[in-house]
Amino acid sequence: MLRPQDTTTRERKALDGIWDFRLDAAGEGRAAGWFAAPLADATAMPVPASYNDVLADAAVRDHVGDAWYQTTVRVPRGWADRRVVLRFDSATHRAVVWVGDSEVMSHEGGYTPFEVDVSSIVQPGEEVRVTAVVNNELSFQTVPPGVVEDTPHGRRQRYFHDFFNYAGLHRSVWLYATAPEHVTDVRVVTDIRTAAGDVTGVVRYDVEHEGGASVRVTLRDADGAVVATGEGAHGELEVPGAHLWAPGEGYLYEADVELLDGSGTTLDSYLQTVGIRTVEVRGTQFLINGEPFYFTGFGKHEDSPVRGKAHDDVHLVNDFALLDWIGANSFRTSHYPYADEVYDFADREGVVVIDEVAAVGQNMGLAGGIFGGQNYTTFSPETINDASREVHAQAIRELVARDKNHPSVVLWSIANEPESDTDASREYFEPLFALTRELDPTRPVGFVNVMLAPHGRCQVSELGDVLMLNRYYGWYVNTGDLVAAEAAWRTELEGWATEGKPIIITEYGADTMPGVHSVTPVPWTEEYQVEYLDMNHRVFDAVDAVVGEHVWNFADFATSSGVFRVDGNKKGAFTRDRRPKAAAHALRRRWTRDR
Ligand code: GCB
Repeated sequence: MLRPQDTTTRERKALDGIWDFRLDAAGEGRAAGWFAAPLADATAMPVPASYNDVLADAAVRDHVGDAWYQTTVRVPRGWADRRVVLRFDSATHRAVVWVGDSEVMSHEGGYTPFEVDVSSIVQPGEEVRVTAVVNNELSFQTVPPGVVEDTPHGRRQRYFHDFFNYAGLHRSVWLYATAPEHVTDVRVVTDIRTAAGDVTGVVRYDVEHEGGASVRVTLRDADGAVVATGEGAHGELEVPGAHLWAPGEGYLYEADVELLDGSGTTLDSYLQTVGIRTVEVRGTQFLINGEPFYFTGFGKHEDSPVRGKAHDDVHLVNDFALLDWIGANSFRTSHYPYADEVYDFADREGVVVIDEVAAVGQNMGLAGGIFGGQNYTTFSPETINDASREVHAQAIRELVARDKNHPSVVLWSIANEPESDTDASREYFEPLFALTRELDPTRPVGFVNVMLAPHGRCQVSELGDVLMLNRYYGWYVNTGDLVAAEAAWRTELEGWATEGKPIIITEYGADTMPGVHSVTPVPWTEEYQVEYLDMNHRVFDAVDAVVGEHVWNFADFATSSGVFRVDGNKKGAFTRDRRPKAAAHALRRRWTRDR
């Protein structure tokens, strides 16, 4: 799905700001037609934001069910005869949208965009009412899964993942205009040809469009100079002496994709950034532009005080500055697709991204152990079933459709720590791997393995191109005993290394209360976090197949309440307000030693 843009033929208008907001715990608003009039008894709610922490009210923070958002927007006068589109960059976890009294669209899944052509129901120059009912309930048929329990005290949401179930309109909402004849999709795939020491960049493109007679593609370099042009909806451009996109060097070309009428007049122009690079798994190596790449960085979260999971440019730029400061070259979008702006910034900063779908918590063994689960079977007709898999498949389709052109994205992660040691899990995942490869044959695919399915027991890992392992030796097991942890970890990792695939350690970490100190290795202290990381690094450095280390987590983050967490998960190298713990300085020493 293309992004709203301002180009010579396109215009956009953000609907961000203060909206009217009302909880609907009883779920009466849909039948009562709350969309059909100004929202009664509304409070003010900023968009983008998670609604949970904005108001000082437990009913808002712990709300389960529908929440209504409403605003009015004046459609720009100049948009007569234009195709006008209403787009939500996300609504967590699902939404139904009305314009005036008309229902215009609905969408399932909290982390990908959705849009609809509203040209026939809006009038340029007139004001319209936009209403969205956003629902945050998780069930076994959602991604991620959860269970809503009816208790004598009201409905309660249980879920099997370790971050707070923030909800609402986390990203921008747009009205945008294009010509009726317009480009509907662009896909670019890049390659590199080297002959006699000369590098030629290859940019293959496919353009889909509605109406128009022909397509012209003009590729410009970062200085605006035209380096190649193409005619037709499909083609291949060559860029002699191409400046490659590479980790640490986010060099971007820009393709102006134009739709022309029969006389050669431009009807539509869409600008697509292009980073020329290749990604390949060869043996136990992960290659970017043919060079072995070693991932340093973190699993992150979209998480900050008050805003919750809202996208925020201040945090975006600050987080990337901290990634650079600490020497991180990459991160994983644990555990869901992040805002579009994050990938754009990663593209231009040359930061490598492992892009993850929101399939987290599909593991009742883990749910029982850590989150106090209720003896559910993970994969069964009553729990995660064929219908769930179709929702999961659709989430993968939307992820690939949205992010396929980002050079920063080098690897798809189709689940985090699902059950993976049973026949049922293998059956569940096999078609999802096939689907991801069919959608994008150009990037490796993997999933993130949990310690409950160690080497020798996992039935899903062999389906992936890379092995991604989350391990907590020295934290959840061998707690406080780094000697025993090191031995056990090394034994397991050496086992995985026999698989002949590159291994990325996608999580290792220790909860740490900033300011707590000890001269001996005591969990929760800053010194323990440093020693814990050092121990892990000794293990990784001894195993050649390890091609990456992502510490869990970049920063402390909010979780649901429970006896395992003190004001959230404290495994951050940075606190939630982005101050470094001692571990951040230690990581910086390791990750910047070659600079
Ligand atoms: C994990 C999960 C992550 C948790 C982390 C922890 O394995 O993937 O979502 O936050 O462990 O700290 O327990």
